[in-house]
Amino acid sequence: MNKDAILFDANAQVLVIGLGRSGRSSIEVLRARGAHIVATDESPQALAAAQADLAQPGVRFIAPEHLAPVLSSLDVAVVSPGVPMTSPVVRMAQDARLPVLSEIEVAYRLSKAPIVAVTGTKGKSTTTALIGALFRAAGRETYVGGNIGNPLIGETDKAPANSWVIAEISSFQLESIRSFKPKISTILNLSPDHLDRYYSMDEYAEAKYRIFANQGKGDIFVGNLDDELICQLAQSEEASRVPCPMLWFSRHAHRNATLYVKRERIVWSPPTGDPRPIEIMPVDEIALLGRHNVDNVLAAVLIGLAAGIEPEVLRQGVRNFEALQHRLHPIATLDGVTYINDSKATNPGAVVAALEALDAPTILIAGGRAKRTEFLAMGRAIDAHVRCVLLLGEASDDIAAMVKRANIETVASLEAAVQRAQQLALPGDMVLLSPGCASFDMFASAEERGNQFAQFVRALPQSPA
Ligand code: UMA
Ligand code: ADP
Repeated sequence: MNKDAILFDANAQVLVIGLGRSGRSSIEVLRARGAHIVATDESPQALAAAQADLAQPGVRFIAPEHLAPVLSSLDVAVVSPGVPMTSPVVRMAQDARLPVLSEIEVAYRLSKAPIVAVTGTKGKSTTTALIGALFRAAGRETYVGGNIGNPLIGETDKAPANSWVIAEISSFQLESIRSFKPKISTILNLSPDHLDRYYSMDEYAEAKYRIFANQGKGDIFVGNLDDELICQLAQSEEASRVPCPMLWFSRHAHRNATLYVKRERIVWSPPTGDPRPIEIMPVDEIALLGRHNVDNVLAAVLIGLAAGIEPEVLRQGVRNFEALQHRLHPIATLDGVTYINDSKATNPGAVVAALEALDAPTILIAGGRAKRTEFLAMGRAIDAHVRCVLLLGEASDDIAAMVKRANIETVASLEAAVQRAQQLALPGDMVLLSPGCASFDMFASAEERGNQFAQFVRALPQSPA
């Protein structure tokens, strides 16, 4: 067990801030360990709903405005990722001298099992799920959680010492770690995102770099040599700010890469022992669309190799792995037109990757709530790959301003967008939902947006055969 675990044993007095998935799971796990909980949320509705669902001895639900008198009796605060460090309730906890820890820090302290931690702007869920599938294919007992949806604390709590925890970690979660120390970490890529929470791209990147901050000698960092920011970490171990051994992957036969693509084959040059390259698999065996998914596969395979999994097991595992829902996920083909749900493309970089991945004329449905990202590169990709873009939501005008050649139409709803896309599409076209924005202006989540898209597609009339 990690050395600070004692903090969360019986009689610890814990403030849980934010009562969504992360906070609710923290309450369940810490309460079962005997801790006493004060639970709070800045939304009165969320507080009431959590109280209705989770009321039990040892848990008190207190609105932020009534917290002050109890803070001095508490030991520590556990904060949900959606609650920024600047929020008034976090400030109150800090003023009361409570350490404010993210749920993943607590998950780490409770963990007996080694953790593989995956971050990056895009590709985290796909890569995390793939690593989980590869470890399972190798017969390892494996627990997958974190930003992917099921909170990490619920997974590390049940994972025995001889198992592995595969964790998707967001920049939000990394902001308030202290000792979080994965056995293997990776940063897949960095492109502008969440600039409504971070002051600058630098500040966002620094949050991501915290993933390796506590790593040391026996740990490994896996990096993407093709990413223009991350490759700057690829210096000698003494010169790099990464405090542990590093392994690099690349889509090119780069001399500093341990795993790379050469003549459309994934090749491994083992860093120790017999240096002769070993072919892992042809790229065309990957069942996922797009070159960006080659990056995700390279990261997952290199992590598998670093954990000692046999190349043939990795090859089979990759071959069997299919796209997760809402990530370039084909929904249906109607009258020769394929409809693809990429609702999880929530920043402009993901839309560029999606458009480059699809080798067909495209009708794109995009827009939503922007995160202070700019749309220049997305506009260029639209001009290069899209016949018509159907825009909806708050960011419509900002995206339209960056599109110079492709046709643009604005639509009032996702349903209208799907129906209009059917009218515009010709046989052989793809209709792609890839918003480049968050969903919260019109939907509860990106998943809800993707599910509605699938539902509207299934309701489309088909021409008689
Ligand atoms: N709240 C406050 N004050 C605030 C903000 C929120 O009290 O200033 C309250 C809200 O009223 C709400 C609760 O906090 O009741 C919500 O907490 P949350 O936003 O942290 O959401 P959870 O349901 O706990 O989900 C979180 C992650 N959410 C975010 O990071 C925003 C989920 O990632 C994650 O899957 C889940 O924990 C389990 O680990 C989602 C996400 O959008 C998918 N992540 C971002 C992304 O992928 O881009 C980082
Ligand atoms: P995340 O969990 O980081 O949001 P996902 O695996 O859920 O990433 O993928 C979300 C969307 O991001 C995908 O549908 C695809 O459009 C895009 N994407 C996935 N992997 C990459 C990558 N390596 N580089 C750029 N974009 C990617």
